[in-house]
Amino acid sequence: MLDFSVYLITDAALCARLGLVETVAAALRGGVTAVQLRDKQASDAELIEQGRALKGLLAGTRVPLIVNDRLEVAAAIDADGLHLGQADASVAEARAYLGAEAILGRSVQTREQLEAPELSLVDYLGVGPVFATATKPDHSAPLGFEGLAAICAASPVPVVAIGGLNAAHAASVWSAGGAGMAVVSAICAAPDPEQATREIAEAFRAVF
Ligand code: TZP
Ligand code: MG
Repeated sequence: MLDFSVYLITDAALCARLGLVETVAAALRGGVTAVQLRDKQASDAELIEQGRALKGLLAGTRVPLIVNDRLEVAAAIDADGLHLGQADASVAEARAYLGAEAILGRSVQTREQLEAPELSLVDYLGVGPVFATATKPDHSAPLGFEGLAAICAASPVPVVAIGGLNAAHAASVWSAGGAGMAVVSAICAAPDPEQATREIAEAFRAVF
């Protein structure tokens, strides 16, 4: 069973203080349950190098490494999965390319996007933003927990909530029907990413 409760998404700038690998290592010590390598600016070659380093770190743990957007990078490093935005590659193409075992995620911002037939091919949805967030300046209209709940109720697969979330929101995410939260700044920009991760993990443990 995949555990999406504490899903870290990396950001190059916000991870720069400790470095990407050390930030993820801290999150691992704190109890992160899934990691997504996301960097819109990096070249495929750079992402492959970073991805290999993270794969080494996560080897032997039960924490999957999921690559954002780049199908070829996910294939090159034999990542556990791929996360696709609405404007990225088609889920069918990714599934055909990466195989049945790959963990595939799709971003969904509206109830209407749930109608896409290809969502039968994904393992989870990333739904948000719940709140406005400076981490993704081009985000769509915030859903709030009511909007999140409406999408969770209609989703055929587990929903990971995203956007402006931290440990204080775990109970609300759970009540809305979410399987967990995907966070960037709550971990990467925290003074102590290990402790920040632990607080989210504990908050979910308290409500699960
Ligand atoms: N997609 C929707 S909001 C977001 C992404 C990648 C950024 C979330 O970052 P933060 O810092 O957890 O609000
Ligand atoms: Mg994308």
